[in-house]
Amino acid sequence: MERFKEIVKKFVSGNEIHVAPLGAGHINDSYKVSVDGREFVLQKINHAIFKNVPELQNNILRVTSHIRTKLKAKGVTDIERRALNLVPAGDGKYYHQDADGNYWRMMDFIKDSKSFDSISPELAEKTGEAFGEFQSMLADMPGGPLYETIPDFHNMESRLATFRESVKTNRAGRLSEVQDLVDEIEKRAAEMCLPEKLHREGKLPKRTNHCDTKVNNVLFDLDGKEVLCVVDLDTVMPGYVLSDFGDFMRTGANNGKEDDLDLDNVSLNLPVFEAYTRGYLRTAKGFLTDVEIENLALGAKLLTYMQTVRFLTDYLDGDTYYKIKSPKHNLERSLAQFKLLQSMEENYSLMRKTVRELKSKN
Ligand code: GN1
Ligand code: MG
Repeated sequence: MERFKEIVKKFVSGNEIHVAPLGAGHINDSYKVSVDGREFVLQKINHAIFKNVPELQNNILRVTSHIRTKLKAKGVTDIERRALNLVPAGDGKYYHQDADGNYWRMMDFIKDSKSFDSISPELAEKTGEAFGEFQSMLADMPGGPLYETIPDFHNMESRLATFRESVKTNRAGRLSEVQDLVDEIEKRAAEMCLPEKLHREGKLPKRTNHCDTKVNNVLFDLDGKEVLCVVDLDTVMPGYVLSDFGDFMRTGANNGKEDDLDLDNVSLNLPVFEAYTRGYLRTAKGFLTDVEIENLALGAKLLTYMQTVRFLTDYLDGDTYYKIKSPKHNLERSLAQFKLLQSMEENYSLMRKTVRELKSKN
């Protein structure tokens, strides 16, 4: 803990410093810190994944400043609970690099807030509104597109190219074990690259996306009724709105777990799908094009497919990207995502119909 206290002091000075682990992300390490009673979140940034930390932090600064400006213009009073606030280090930078080369950042802890790890239709609707509102607030952010913190993050063509490389290299010798799943992935490749094609044809725009739209990335007030703000802004970058929509469905509209061992648990939760769509369209419909709305349901399949591919790629590579809890964890995750994809395929016409109906109702 002494080590952490030294890091904290690069950002704020104080006498009484406490540090405790916080949350369970797959990528960064987070800690809750209190300095003489004032609370913060300290994070060690995974810079093997986020390779350009100054640009990463600059994105977050731009996004949070713009959101604050918007909230002020709307007359919102408790802005410190409605937007993340990065704390600068003593040298004015919004990160600190320690002697071992690790990058750290600090932000204010949002008081009297909570996040949810499980879902209900009611919660999904509020979360949909929150992510729609988030995209809508960022639609007119000045200064041009954000830096791509992870290049081609949600680009299916490039994810498939990486996957095919991993299949070819077969670095961990695991290919024969997963050949069936590899074949299933290849069968769907063309359909899943459609958004990239639409973009090239000028039919599908890139906007500022969150790119990690899990329910637990939305903070609520303590009684869970009102959304306070959207957090985890590392991957906010240009992308298609169907990606953000789809990543919520992948994570939230699943009756099972992301890594469920019992595949019978895994299926699309239709009431959650419908509720999120209703909330999302309420706040986002005003700026979305018809092509974007028509492709939302495809986004749900696409992000689930993409995650199947990403987990399997990591399994083939010998588990170099995601933190794993057991030797086959990445394979188990990939199989569970694939099961969810199959359930979405079975329900696809219903999903499309739901989007269409809610679009005209809203
Ligand atoms: C990672 O760490 P977490 O849960 O916020 C990943 C997402 C994946 C997710 C899979 C930067 O997010 O893209 O969808 O795991 N983030 C990065 O659960 O790769
Ligand atoms: Mg994240």
